[in-house]
Amino acid sequence: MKTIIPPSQRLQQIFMLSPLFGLLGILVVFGFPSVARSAEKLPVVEASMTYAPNVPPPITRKSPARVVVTLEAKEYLDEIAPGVKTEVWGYNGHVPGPFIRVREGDSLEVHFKNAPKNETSHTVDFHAVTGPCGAACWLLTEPGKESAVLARTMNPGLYIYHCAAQPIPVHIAKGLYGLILVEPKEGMSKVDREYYILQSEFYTEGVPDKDGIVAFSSKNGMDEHPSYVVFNGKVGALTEGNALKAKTGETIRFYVGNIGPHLISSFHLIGEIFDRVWREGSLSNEERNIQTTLIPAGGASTVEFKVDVPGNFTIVDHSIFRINKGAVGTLHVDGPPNPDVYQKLEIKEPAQKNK
Ligand SMILES: [Cu+2]
Repeated sequence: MKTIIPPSQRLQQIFMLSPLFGLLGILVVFGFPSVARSAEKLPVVEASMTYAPNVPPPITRKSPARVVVTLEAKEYLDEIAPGVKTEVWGYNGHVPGPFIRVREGDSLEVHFKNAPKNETSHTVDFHAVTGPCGAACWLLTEPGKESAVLARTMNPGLYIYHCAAQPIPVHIAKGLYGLILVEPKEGMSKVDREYYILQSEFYTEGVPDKDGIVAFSSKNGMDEHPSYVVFNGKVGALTEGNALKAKTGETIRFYVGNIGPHLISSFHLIGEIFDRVWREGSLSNEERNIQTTLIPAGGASTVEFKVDVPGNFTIVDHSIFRINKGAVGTLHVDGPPNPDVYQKLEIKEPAQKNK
């Protein structure tokens, strides 16, 4: 049965709803709130980006900006160990991709291009972005095309970004990953040097005895049997001439990511203790005096330490057989000896007795 509402009550209902109409009117006239609208008023700046092991300088801005990040996926042949090449996929032609540095509250304007010569679609999933797919669904892009997203960085931290096009494991395993640092509003404490280290695995059809090109192996990926475990995209990226450098008395900060795709990293620096560690990408809860920090696949850790003694310090994943697969690097520290902290004691040979 239809209810008949008397005119007086109808008027009452309209008055009750009027604040809602008013709000709707304001939204129609002035627009609905959105990231785009609030970002319109922000100054536009190019993102500060560097390639491993370098880290962009600290952000000096004290207010948010609209930060433009341009990434391009490329498919190409590259060396992953001395003399050994395989097809890799990298952001901006690098594995790992660039280190991106932004500030909490910034609006991230990401332009993602997929190089015209590529054979497959690619995208970017930002762990730093709040929203379904971490932007990957909107950034899924065919070769030769470009997509864009605007997202506000809500949480400070050190975050992985990676491709999430199908099949996701292959797109990650081939090299499409990197780190983005969202500095807290108050900024990071000052240190003398910062470095970018990203651990990853390559799954190939075995490990060639001599120089050559080796194919990707889905089976080894499925079996979780990496052929190589590396820092910064290749065996030797942080050794010998590529060793990281520091001077005694300096405080060093490593931003360390681990993309996996499978392994959890037991990140360790032989001969040093991490004075401060921010686990799992968080920059909120600092822990002190850590020997080895566990970094999950798809996670990150920020470690800081003062170097007191000169010499070579070895960077490892302390699941130690992995040094034979490439997970090893060097921090070379220059400076005068510091016997107060570290010295070798000579053992006097006992005098020889006459027979
Ligand atoms: Cu991809």
